Amino acid sequence: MGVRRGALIVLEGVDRAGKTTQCKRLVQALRDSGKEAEMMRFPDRTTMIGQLISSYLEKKSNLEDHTVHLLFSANRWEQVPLMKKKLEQGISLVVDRYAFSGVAFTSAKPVNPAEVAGRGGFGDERYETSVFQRAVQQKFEQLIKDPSVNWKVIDAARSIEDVHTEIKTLSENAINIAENQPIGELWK
Ligand code: ADP
Ligand code: FDM
Repeated sequence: MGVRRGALIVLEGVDRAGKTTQCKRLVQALRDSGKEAEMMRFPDRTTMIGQLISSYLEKKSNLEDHTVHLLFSANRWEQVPLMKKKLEQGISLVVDRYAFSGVAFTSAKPVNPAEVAGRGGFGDERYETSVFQRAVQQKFEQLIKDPSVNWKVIDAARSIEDVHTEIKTLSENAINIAENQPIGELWK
């Protein structure tokens, strides 16, 4: 019998929803139960493309909107061969943001750019304003209506432990289902 492939588990949501906290907890819990799991995050700021993105997010450089969108996309594609290899080896990938952030953040940009500009009090990076995050939230709500993607909506306004318990159960189910399915591609 061949190696059973891993699952691609993506946590999406607005800034500070708890994605990073939950990704770490999930990887640990999966490993504790004897499953192979690794965490990844996007943007991956360690690559050359990732450094261009990081500089843009830190407002150290400006990039035209389409250009930065394609850099985020390229930053995912450059990891795809490695991701496929790991999935084929039976390693489940727990990913902190993926292509859904790409769609949600870029498409949220035409929403009230004047209102968003200059609002502080959230974080220092580009996009870290409550008005912009609300627009992103609305875009995520549209994206989850796509039945071709196996979305699960998690109420993140509970304790870290409660959220973790739900994500762990859903992930274990997803891993069991993925084992018997070929590796597909998103939005194809
Ligand atoms: P994200 O990766 O979505 O931006 P983080 O995991 O970095 O979010 O969490 C942002 C902050 O909120 C951190 O200080 C984290 O400890 C805290 N946090 C995460 N989940 C919860 C939760 N369920 N309840 C209260 N605080 C949380
Ligand atoms: N982001 C992230 C995008 O705009 N497009 C993308 O494709 C991805 C993956 O970059 F504001 C945004 C989302 C967020 C920022 O911040 C990255 P974190 O704190 O590293 O997640």
